[in-house]
Amino acid sequence: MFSLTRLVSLAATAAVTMIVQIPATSASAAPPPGGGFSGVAGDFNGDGRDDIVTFTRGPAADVYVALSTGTSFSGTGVKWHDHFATGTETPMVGDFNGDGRDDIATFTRGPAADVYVALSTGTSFSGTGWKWHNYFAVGNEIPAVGDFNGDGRDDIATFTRGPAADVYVALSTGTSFSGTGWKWHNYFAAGNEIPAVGDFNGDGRDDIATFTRGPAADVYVALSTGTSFSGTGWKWHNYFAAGTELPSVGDFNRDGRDDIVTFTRGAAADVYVALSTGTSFSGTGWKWHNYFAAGSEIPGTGDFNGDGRDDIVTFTRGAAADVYVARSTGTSFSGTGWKWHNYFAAGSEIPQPGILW
Ligand SMILES: [Ca+2]
Ligand SMILES: [Ca+2]
Ligand SMILES: [Ca+2]
Ligand SMILES: [Ca+2]
Repeated sequence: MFSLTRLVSLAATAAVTMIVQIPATSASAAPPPGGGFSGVAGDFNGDGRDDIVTFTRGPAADVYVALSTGTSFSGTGVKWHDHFATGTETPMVGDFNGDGRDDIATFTRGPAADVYVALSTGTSFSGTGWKWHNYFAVGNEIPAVGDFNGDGRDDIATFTRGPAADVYVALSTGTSFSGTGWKWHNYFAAGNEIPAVGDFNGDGRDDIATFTRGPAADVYVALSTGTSFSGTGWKWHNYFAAGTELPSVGDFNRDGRDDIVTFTRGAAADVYVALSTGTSFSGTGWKWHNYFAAGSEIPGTGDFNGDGRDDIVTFTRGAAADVYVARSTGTSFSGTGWKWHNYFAAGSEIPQPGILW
């Protein structure tokens, strides 16, 4: 039984911690300059249930993890790394050495464009200053993570967007990311479109999608061949994630093909899903939850109870720093106000999984 005394003591600890953490992160508000990014969930201890991580960034650059028990996220102030993703770097999650435990990467972007990785030991992230690539995701490019060649190790991609709309990939060797200037697509995610990664046809290789949002709200996909992304202008949905909604990806019905989700946030806080058929996303206006990720909360996706169906999570951040989960039933997300953690990702920290645009 979770005692009231423990709850009070946790809250007291949280209040003290908050005072220390907010000044340290106030200079690094999300989203990063030049856009944002869409993160994916990580299973950091390899037990089949996705966990949550938060990056304080700024000068402290601490990394905290709370592991999923299947019904909650456990642990407050459990530090897995004490110097990773400083300043306004872009932190992401993936299993870069293919050992079944998800690791962390950080992209400095800007002119240096370095990429660092710290590997999960199951109880911490190991390695400081281990550079896996020395020129990737330059300037304000949008980095992403996925297993694009299907070898079990997560790779990195970067989207230049704008008028060029190039997409580059560097493949993981298990100890570095290999390849500079290897263009996998020469026109995808133009302008300010929102790119995302997922295995949309279920062949074991991660593909790319882009959401135009705005009034058109088109969704395009290009499939991985293992050495490039194939297809230009292949529209998989003609009305999904309109306006400034936040789209993301997950396999919500457990058929092995990644589907798409969109969060309206604000006062409505609706959540819509369209399922992959392998050649398109099916369903318009199919509401899977009618109140989740309200206001400016940070939503994300992941399989938090390990049943093979991706669920949704939302981080309130700020002073409350609550974390809620609604689980996929295969046809909807179930649960309102089910709090899985009562103090995680405070202030303007960057939680993952999180969609930060
Ligand atoms: Ca786990
Ligand atoms: Ca790993
Ligand atoms: Ca694929
Ligand atoms: Ca699916």
